[in-house]
Amino acid sequence: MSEPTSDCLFCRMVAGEIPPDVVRETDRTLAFRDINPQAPTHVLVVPKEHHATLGALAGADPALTAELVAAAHAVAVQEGLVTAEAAEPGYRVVANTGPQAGQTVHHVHLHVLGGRGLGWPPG
Ligand code: D5M
Repeated sequence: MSEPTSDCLFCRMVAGEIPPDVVRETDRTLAFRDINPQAPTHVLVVPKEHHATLGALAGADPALTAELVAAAHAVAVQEGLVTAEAAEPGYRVVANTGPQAGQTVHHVHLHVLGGRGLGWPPG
């Protein structure tokens, strides 16, 4: 499913109906600050096309999946979480998928988290 849906929060943000706090944009991706940040830097990276989950996106468009991951890394560099030369201090990328993982918005998104020490295992 790649058509925007009127009841999808992130489709509405991509369309500008609900203005996101944009960090970075490409032709096919949008990155914006999470409304409920869990770290000093907490950015969501979404494909502009609607795909419900990471698996749905990967099945439909592997190139866009790779672009989404590259966009998450570019956000981390832009936010100063790593440099071009070194993966320091560091960041985490999370894709909550399905109810047991706590996915609440059914438009695939990568969380980019950093700016503090991140515990492992996650909750
Ligand atoms: O993550 C969904 C994330 O979406 C969650 O961290 C809050 C965030 N969110 C919800 N509404 C907004 C708006 N309006 N702007 C920015 N961020 C938002 P999940 O992995 O699905 O639990």
